[in-house]
Amino acid sequence: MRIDVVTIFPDYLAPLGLSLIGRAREQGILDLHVHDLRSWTDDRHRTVDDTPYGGGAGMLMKPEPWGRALDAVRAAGPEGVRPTLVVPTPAGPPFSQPRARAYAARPWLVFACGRYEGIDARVALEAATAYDVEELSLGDYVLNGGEVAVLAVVEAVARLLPGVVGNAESLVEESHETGLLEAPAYTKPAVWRGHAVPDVLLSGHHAAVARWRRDEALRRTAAVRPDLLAALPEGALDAADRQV
Ligand code: 6GU
Repeated sequence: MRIDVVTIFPDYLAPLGLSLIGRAREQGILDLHVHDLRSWTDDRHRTVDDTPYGGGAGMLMKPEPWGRALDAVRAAGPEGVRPTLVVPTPAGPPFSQPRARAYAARPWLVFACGRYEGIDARVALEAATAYDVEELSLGDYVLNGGEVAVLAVVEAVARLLPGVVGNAESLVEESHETGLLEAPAYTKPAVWRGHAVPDVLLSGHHAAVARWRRDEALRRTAAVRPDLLAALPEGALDAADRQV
């Protein structure tokens, strides 16, 4: 998969050279390119922002550098592949595990990191001639720019690419893949500072362990995220689940 990121802070994306994602890049599973938006400015001060029409607080990103950047990125990538342009913004629909799965199946993602009060709205309109354009938000709070969202989204997507996470089974039972939050987990020692691991986990009864984990997942989800329980598809809960 190819990923391009356009930002005025390329150093913000440095963590994408570390850990599993860094290794995925070395292995050629992920072809990641980070670009400095200012390289597409044409004035001495490398200006990327300006005041908003109609007034109001703060600055907006000017359209011209973005237009040139998106043309150049498009031209430098594979021919015959329509890239997806992802625009992180607190005004977008919430990012989610299903969206991460959908992105992991696409050949080419381009991220446009806004700063200040965002990007002139014509940039996304114009980009739609060459890209599938999608906005997304990380959640209901405000960040200074899209870079942290890109770190989160690239990590969520890259770990779904075959070969990135060593044990593919570990992806299956995770929070948000089953529609439920995961049960709590324990490792050795069996008693630590007076706190014992639940007996059933030491029992060796695989069916009993599975039932306990399912019950804990249901209880935790009901307590912390009742909205997830309500969103489960018809038939997702069986009679045993409804006892919990
Ligand atoms: Cl994607 N961008 C910004 N600037 N703030 C956010 C966000 C994105 N998601 C939540 N807050």
